[in-house]
Amino acid sequence: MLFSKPLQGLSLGLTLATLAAGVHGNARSTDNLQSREQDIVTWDDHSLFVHGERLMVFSAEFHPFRLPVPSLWPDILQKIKAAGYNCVSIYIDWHLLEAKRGDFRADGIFALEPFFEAAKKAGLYVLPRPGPYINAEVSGGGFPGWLTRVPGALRTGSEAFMNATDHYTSEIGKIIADAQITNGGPVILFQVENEYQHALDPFPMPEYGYWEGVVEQYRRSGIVVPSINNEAHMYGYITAHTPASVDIYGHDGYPLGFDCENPQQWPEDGLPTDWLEKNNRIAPDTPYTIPEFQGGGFQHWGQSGFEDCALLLNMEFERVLYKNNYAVGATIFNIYMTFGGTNWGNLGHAEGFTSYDYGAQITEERQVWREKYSEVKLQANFFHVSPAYLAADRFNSSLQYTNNGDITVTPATTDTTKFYITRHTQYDSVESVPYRLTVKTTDHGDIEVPQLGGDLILNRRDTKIHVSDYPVGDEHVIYSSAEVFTWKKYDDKTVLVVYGGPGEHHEMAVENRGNGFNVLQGEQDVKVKKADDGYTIISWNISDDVEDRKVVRVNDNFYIYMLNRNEAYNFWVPPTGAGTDYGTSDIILKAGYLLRTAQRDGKTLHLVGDVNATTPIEIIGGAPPKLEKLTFNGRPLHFQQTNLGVVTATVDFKEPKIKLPNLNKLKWKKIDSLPEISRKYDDSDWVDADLEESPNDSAPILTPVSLRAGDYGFHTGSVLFRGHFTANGKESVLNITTQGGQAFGSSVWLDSTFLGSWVGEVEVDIGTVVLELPKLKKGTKHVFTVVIDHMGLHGNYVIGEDTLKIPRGIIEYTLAGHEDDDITWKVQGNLGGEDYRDKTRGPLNEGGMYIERQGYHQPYPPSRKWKRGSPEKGLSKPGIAFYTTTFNLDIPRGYDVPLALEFDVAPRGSSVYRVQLFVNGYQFGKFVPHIGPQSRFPIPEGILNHHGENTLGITLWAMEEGGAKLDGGLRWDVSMVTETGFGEIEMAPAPEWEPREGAH
Ligand code: IPT
Repeated sequence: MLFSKPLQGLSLGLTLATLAAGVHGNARSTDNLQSREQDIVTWDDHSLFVHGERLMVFSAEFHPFRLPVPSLWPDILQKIKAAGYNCVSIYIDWHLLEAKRGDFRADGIFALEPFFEAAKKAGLYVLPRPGPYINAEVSGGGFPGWLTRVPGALRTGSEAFMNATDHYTSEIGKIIADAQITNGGPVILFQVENEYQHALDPFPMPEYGYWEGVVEQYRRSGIVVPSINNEAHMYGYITAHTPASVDIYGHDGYPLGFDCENPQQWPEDGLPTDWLEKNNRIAPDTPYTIPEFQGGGFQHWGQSGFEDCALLLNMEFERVLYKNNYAVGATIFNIYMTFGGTNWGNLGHAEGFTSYDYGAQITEERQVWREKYSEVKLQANFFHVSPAYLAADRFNSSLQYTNNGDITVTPATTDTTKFYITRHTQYDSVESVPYRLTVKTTDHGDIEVPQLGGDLILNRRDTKIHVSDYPVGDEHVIYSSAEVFTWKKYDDKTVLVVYGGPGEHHEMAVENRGNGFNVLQGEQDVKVKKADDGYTIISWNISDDVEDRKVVRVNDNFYIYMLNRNEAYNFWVPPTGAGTDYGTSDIILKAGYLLRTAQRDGKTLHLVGDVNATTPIEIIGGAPPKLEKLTFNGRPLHFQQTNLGVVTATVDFKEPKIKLPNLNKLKWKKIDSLPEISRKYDDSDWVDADLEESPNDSAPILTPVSLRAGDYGFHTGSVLFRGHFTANGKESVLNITTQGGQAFGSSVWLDSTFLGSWVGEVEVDIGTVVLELPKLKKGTKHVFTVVIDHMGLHGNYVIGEDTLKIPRGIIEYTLAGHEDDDITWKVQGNLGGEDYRDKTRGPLNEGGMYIERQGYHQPYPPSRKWKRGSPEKGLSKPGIAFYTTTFNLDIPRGYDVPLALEFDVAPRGSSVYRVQLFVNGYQFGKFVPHIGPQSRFPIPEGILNHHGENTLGITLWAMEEGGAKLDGGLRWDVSMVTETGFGEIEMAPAPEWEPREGAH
């Protein structure tokens, strides 16, 4: 069992490895708690400490397995770091690592060590969340398919389940243990299980034995950093004080839900208002921890798509809902997702389609143009320079701080610094509300702000963090209504950057330490006045002009930049890129689209970033005095430097010429992918479907033998059944129920004759068709061929419901005029089943279609003798065809050119067929036009070779009489092009086709 015990008499080595300007373990450090066997990561009721320094864990969720190009992981990590995060949280998907029981493989694109290294290099701590159960909208919620055959309820302490998890937890545990901060790695925390909270009678919730067992498994493998949990609702089932415990209690929150279809509408009562009170009750002595807070939304087949989620969960949502979490004192805070990525290769759950963009801050195509990315950058940077936040006490929200009941303020206070988190009383208000704020100050008593006339204004769906008694190096800000982006103290000056939205009025007061003031920019809109007790008051309006900025100098060398928020978006506090540094640098600059790193080297400054337009650079702090050389992505820039050290320059951007082959005009080859319906086809090597009882104990089978694909080891892509019988001449109608997960489809043939399809419906998992047979002659032999689209396994959210075990396959059938049990069945899925063939692309990438079993979706299939034929021409009758072609790309180097393959078909339209897209052997698209919504499939560089030859493969499954074709074919869609300093991208390994033994 796990106990947290008080830390005694430890000398805490203070290192640089924490948040810049972090407060050293102050008053509370002697009460720190530590988990056993290490004293590097400790905590108290307010925050975590690393090496004795308080740390705001501001974390981004990113699933490396959703971007199968390891050389791109650093790109995402740099973008996360550039936004000001200091931590990245990863789920680990058991299904991908132990698809065959006992055979744990975490190598190649699935290896975690390179990820941990990349995170450390980027200056990000890591929070691994290995499950065993993760949910995450992945197939089975991360549970491998073979768990469907493990008896009894899953996620319980049963011997069968615990034995099943042993190998995975010990193997993954060792990998995580090696990457812990205690061993020099980036891992500072780890999460046990996930949302372990719902159980059906008679299963206990919580089952302490189970919890203890999982914790023990991880501890046994050497994990010593503090453990956290993630409750979906704040029931407090597992806390630091329950019989089976966790070091730090945490809960998640998705307050705006997932109805992205009406993105303007926020749910009534969407604002959590009881969290502080609940957390005080449940977890009074651990830091307020939110291991998952909504960063976007998931989408199901047939829903409206991720751009709508990006609108619902936009920058306004971040302002109101994230700041509400800061109001309750969240200091371990992870946003799910910051980069969603792709459900390539069937890794998604039954409900989801290929994209997992999530409407997140970083788009599926790795771009950072969504305003929500910029907004979170403003928030994250604030915490880097506001250590008092971590020590502040929390209070309930109240109306007493303002003169307007439409405005609610939640204070967070230390003995000195105070924060006033100020929101609309009706949280989703779209009004612009004027108010005055009363702040408390140590030396000047209560002050009603603004003092120089006018009102503060809270515009639609916004929340502000106002401050008082806020230290800025040696300067003292008595109060500021404008929000702080960052500040730095240099040898010769102190720079503070604050911002406000267009149309707002702001006021700040600064203690006097030196001489006078000047308004250096924007004089006409700034009022500066000495207060009666001597301090300086600055008041200003913010216009709609993006470039609107005021700069005021006070106290000789204190420079205050007052920016329009849209201008603040262009500012960065980049890491230096010089080795591991979990904090930020002291460089503040304006640099447009993306600034990755800024490295000083004597009198030279090297900037690395991405631009999408000709971009002005302005370094307002941190450039070497007497700068001699400035480079951007290695190119020297002309620059000017003022005597205050400010550097200005311009990075030119030229849109490159991008030539892309016309996909419809390529030479396509075609092969039939349903040879099973030909008379000659021999399935004697297929697996016999002959189990009279199902090893899946969820429910008794309704068929004479089990026709559940999972019982025979097939869990992904598509599955095929063949039923052989000898006719008696009386057969008339086949009534058949298949099940494949949401929006699935199935088709049935008798010999070579198409009988019919279940084409699929939104939100429908299971379908019955009644199919008329042609007249059969007595004594003749026949075979049904049934193809079923496998959409992934259900998650296993509720213990005892065991939804993982909902089978895929033929659930029920009757053949009128014939004994049902007089049919002999064979089954086939991906070649090898759990003993899958393509160890490089993993266990889920290929399904059971003929060409997949043969590996023809891989580069350079043996197509020389195949016929010409393109998917645009398609099939004239029901069936499955495979089309393949090769093409070269020669994309200019030094640019990030995100390419997507787009079908020219109205989503959710009337065409009925199913398509899989393979790029160099990786399945990067499952397209179901009549269900939708996705018809555009981004293919990351590294899967696509931007500088060489590529193989494209398409399976086209025509489900209806008349066949199917890709009307309009397939075309490229190019997103925003940037010049990038990221560097070369290494291709993911893409083994070529080789003859496969046993493929038939
Ligand atoms: C929460 C899960 O923990 C996470 O894995 C993911 O599924 C997320 O939801 C939604 O994307 S579950 C919460 C919505 C109850």
